[in-house]
Amino acid sequence: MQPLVGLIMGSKSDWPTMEHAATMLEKLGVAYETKVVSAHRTPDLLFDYAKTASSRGLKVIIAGAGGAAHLPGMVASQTALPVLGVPVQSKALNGLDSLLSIAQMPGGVAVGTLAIGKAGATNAGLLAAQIIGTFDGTVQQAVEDFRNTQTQAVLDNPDPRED
Ligand code: RP5
Repeated sequence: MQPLVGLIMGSKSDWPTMEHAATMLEKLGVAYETKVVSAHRTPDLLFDYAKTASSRGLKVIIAGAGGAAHLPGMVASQTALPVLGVPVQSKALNGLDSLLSIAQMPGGVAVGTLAIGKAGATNAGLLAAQIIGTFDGTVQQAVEDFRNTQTQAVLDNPDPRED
């Protein structure tokens, strides 16, 4: 299947966080590709990836990075595709550095910034599916089913003392 989402990250060490985006995309039936693209260690690859993403058929890019997290913003500077940034929880500053690096973009170049860590990666996958769902009815239905199941699970088990 033609990948519609590009799931990139600055390092293999980001995968334990970013795999939660992959899990959500798989759950919702969205085809994706994934690879390590580092803003600092492979800048030429970053530019090539971002510049060719749209012509290769991608519709959304999810970019995760930690620390001096320049990957999402630099990708966004080289493509008109929507870029979703996931701040990976860093060891030194618990991801606050990553969050601010990704969120504080100058006006005119947009990155949609998610929460730090697992929740952010999960929601990046969900939000990417919601974007794909605007033109793919099957994916939109999968998103609605997921949300309804989640709601029903809470309603069916409201006692906080029970698992
Ligand atoms: C960033 O530096 C990566 O996104 C990663 O979160 C962080 C540390 O990378 P490694 O030193 O673990 O490869 O570029």
